[in-house]
Amino acid sequence: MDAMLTDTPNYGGYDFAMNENKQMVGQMARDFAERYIKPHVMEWDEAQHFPVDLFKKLGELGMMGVFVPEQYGGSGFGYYEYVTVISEIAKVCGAIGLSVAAHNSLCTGHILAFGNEEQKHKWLPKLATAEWLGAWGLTEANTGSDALHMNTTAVLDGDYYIVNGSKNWITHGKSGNVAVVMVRTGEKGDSHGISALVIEKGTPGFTHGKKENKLGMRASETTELIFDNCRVPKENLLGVEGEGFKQAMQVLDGGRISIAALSLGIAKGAFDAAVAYAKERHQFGQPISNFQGIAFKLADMATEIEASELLIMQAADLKNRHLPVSKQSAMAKYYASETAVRTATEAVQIFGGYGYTKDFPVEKFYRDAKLCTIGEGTSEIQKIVISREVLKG
Ligand code: COS
Repeated sequence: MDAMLTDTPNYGGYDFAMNENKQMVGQMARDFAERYIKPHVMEWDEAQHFPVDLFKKLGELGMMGVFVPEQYGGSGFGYYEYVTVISEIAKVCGAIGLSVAAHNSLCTGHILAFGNEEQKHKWLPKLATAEWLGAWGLTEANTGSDALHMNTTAVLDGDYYIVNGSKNWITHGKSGNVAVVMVRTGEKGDSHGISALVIEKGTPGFTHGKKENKLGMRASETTELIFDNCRVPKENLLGVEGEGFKQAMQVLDGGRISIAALSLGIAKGAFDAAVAYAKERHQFGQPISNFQGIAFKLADMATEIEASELLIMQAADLKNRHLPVSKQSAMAKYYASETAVRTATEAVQIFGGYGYTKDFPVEKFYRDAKLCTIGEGTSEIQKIVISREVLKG
């Protein structure tokens, strides 16, 4: 246990990494993951089974509304607790961590940040308790990184917006009860021509498309959303018409911290497995951890994981203090996700042939990690955000 990063108490004086709530929710998430997730990880992965009921249990424990204030039925915590929940779950299963992250920071987070009182009272209590699962739609088949040029339109007709188009790669696109969807209410490519609408499941003209068959994150449901003359009450507009793109970018500033936390959990899971195996596996008459070729890999992995955690805590700290966070969240997401891929790759290497089988956990960390360098903005998009900030002014 001594080499595990799981319980690292603090980081060279950065005591922002610790607080009582963080420890308490960390323990709760760890216990939950061990008891309710771990026994089923490979079964859900292989069957691409999305365990809806599990999220109800997470909701009962407050992990589906981590930063929703108590007045709307949430836990009322901040980002330290939030990233702790995500990373603890991801240490056991990245896919479940991804779903918890998407629900908390995208759909729920968008309504919390930009909804009016009536909207918050209407949707947040259901989302925070996971009575309802949330989805969030920005990306389309032809507009991934170039989100601004989306094609889905919403035209006001009396008291309703008529929505036409589709959204791709949507977490909880089928099982979600409500989605926040970015739609074009103005000219294509106009940053003030996009609006955010809350669209409930069952709204006429709103259906889901095929479920994606993915490399990793297989227990997290990903589908298309389809809108065919879908009539959305105009009171479901979040904030002001035309502000949807900026809202989405701000939501992603927070969401990227959670993907960084997801990456951290995956990296820690792969690292812990690799350390244990390196100590136990004997070759040439001694544990393979005695060989510098293996020990130095572990040193690189540990260093990058702790650096990721520091970047994540820095971004979480800024978010908790409502300070600008675009650059720091992009850095945390970029570095932590690339670290997760590198760590999981090296973990498979340390396990050798066994690591290439589904009998050991590292092949799943390896598959799950890759999504983290793509979802909520690719590594290349993060570098655009970081370099623009660096070159500003
Ligand atoms: N917070 C608030 N406003 C922001 C913002 C942020 N983080 N980022 C951009 N904006 C604003 C800009 O200030 C600009 O406003 P004005 O037009 O009023 O000046 C507007 O949004 C457009 O920004 P920009 O000109 O930078 O748009 P680009 O088309 O160049 O796109 C990137 C910027 C590439 C950063 C953006 O499209 C992006 O993040 N793409 C990736 C999308 C993504 O992550 N998708 C994955 C979703 S998976 S859930």
